[in-house]
Amino acid sequence: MLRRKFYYSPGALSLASHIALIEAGLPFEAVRVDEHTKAMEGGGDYRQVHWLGYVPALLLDDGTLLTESAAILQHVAELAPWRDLAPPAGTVERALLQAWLNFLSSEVHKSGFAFLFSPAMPEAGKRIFRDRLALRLTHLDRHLASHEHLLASGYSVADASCFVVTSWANWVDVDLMPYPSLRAYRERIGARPAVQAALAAEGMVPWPNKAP
Ligand SMILES: N[C@@H](CCC(=O)N[C@@H](CS)C(=O)NCC(=O)O)C(=O)O
Repeated sequence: MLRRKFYYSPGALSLASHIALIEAGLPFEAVRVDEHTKAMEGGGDYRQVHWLGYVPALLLDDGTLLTESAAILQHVAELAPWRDLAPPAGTVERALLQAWLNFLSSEVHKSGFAFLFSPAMPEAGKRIFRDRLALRLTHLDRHLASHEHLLASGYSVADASCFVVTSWANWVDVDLMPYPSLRAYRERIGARPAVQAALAAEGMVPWPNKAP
């Protein structure tokens, strides 16, 4: 039987899956990938594992390579249903989980933070993404003003994802001061033992003061 292998880069989106794997209490081997060179710790080029070269990816026991954060997070939650990391499939609450994961991936990550990291993106272009991001962070802040977690049912893998993507604000000079409920929520999620353990495992302590 293959051993479950988890591919990550410190502080990247993969940190959410890392948190989920620890919350789930599942055994796995973590393989660090250099986000820029694609070199894997222990040797080899990550593009031989996932040709698109991005993280996270999870090699399952049956040899399937599962990619895309939203899919990995939900699968990990389902491998340990007793940990309540995702509402049961087929429920409205589960659809809401998928809505949050999609929002975080497509609205906050890919059409928000991602371009702010790009040295090739001109400042005028970055301003467009900063404005878009401000709206989306306002949406999160308003929701969290009356909710302890993204889902009314409690902590879920969406919170791990939200914690990670909003952490990038610190690295690309996005001010979170206008979002007090989001900041208080980030403190709550960041204090979870699994979050602290994943950060330590990725060498990201102190967090989020250190860019990778
Ligand atoms: N659609 C992917 C995106 C993952 C992604 O963009 N990962 C970034 C780190 S935050 C990465 O590895 N970037 C390096 C690259 O694209 O070469 C997902 O949701 O998992």
